[in-house]
Amino acid sequence: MSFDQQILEASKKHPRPARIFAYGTAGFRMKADLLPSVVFRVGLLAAARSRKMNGQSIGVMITASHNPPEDNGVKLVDPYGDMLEATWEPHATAFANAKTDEELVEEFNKLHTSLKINSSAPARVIYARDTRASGPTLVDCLVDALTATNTEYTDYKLLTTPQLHYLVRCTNTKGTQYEYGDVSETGYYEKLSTAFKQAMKNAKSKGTITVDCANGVGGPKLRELVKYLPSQAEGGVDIKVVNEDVHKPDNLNSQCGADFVKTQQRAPPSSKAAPGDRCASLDGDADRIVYYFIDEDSNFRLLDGDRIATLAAAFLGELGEKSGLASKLSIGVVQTAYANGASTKFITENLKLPIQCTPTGVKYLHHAAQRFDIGVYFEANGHGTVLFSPLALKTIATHEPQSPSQADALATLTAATELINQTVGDALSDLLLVEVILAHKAWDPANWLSTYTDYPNRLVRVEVGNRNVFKTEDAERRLTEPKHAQARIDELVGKYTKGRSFARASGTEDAVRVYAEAATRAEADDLAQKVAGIVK
Ligand code: 16G
Ligand code: ZN
Repeated sequence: MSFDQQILEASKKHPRPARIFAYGTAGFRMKADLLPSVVFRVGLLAAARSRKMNGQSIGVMITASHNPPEDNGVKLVDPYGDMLEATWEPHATAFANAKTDEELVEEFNKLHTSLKINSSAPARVIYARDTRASGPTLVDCLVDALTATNTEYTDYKLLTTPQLHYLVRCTNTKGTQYEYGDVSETGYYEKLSTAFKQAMKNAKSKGTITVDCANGVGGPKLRELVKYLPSQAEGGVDIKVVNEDVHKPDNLNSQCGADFVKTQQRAPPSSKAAPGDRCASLDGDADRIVYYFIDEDSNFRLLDGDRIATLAAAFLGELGEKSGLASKLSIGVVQTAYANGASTKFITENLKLPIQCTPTGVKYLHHAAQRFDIGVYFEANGHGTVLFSPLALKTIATHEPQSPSQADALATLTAATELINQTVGDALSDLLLVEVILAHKAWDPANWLSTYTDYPNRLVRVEVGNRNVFKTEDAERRLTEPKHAQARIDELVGKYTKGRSFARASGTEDAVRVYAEAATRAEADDLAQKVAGIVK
């Protein structure tokens, strides 16, 4: 069957702006007015991908995460709820860059021929969007592509990115032995709340957690989730939702949210938190979370993705021991070069767990985490989750506890496997996980922070003529090009106590990022500036 005519007609409605597009670490992301043709073409690719995958549903998420309100973006979700397989990214780029409607049809057909895709096979897509004003228009572009390719589709309207990932996995595993949950937004809340209640059985939460939702889709979704959760008095947790105004689009990610807190190293100016109050911030599509509090000396103290990783790895390790499973389950942690050296040292020396370092970008961390029985991965910016291998799940499910305390630990571990989103980093799921762990340990955020002391560090953004000349190796920790740059960085780093520094081209902005650590704040700043001088 040929869709040539239908695609040609529909494509005419979505002319391509003169610009080069690239499917990057977070799909396509840019000013929303440049996106109609891109979203239309991504819709064509989603249809092809679904046909290639025997009619399994592919997810399309329209969001620009922590970017400003005028931006938007689009990314694809593969049948099992993970990100689009990397070998398909160039196809997305090729579709987006086809110069004319005719060329686009040609690309579409070329892909079907080269990958032997049967265009008469069924195609299914499910999609959702965040709260941006441009969302509905972009959804129309997507629907035009799905209609032109005779694709069945379901519109889930407003969702967090991880909720869509959840739904993709549920849709495609329904009725199989790998069933993941009920195929509905309610099913998501029910799955999380049931697991949360189970995980809280032997623990007691203290105080209130205040959650800044970046004025994004996380706000209404967290409010909904809270309806399913017991309060602290009922054995659950008290959650206070702030920055949840999704009606004034300009407020999105403005002076609040996980990215603001992490990059500015301060609480949102609107925060009314008193010293010691437990706070968290989500990003605009609720796939990142960071914690923080103000200490007794009024200093802002951040508990970022590295801290969540160490907390989760330590807790799961303890549960493994207490339930008698330690020898049967290997736990590993996956980080990027941005992870603070003190967290790496703590994981290796105190937790005695293996670490793998990967390049920046969720897809790399996710794949690396799949190699462990229990793989904990978090980027310092707060995106992450814990993956349990099929074997780990089976081992946990079939384990016979030898004592009541083993049984308790096993029940909590089992609940954790249900509570943690297995498809992608999920701020709502991670929030509940951290709350469960803090409750079990009877810790406040200061106790959590005291497990180790971060090395002073500094991140700088360097504007360069052409960032594409920067090539790296060793999980982005070393530059191979430009020539001699790494040797100069090494020489500099050697002059600082506990010095560490690397430079890499950003995947999302036209710039190079330089990260530096050293024994003191002043030395870290100095080292970062000097390395920036080398790459400039
Ligand atoms: C993207 C990545 C994020 C990464 C960031 C780095 C995904 C879904 N998102 O947002 O993981 O931390 O890029 O940005 O992979 P940079 O390349 O500009 O430093
Ligand atoms: Zn995000």
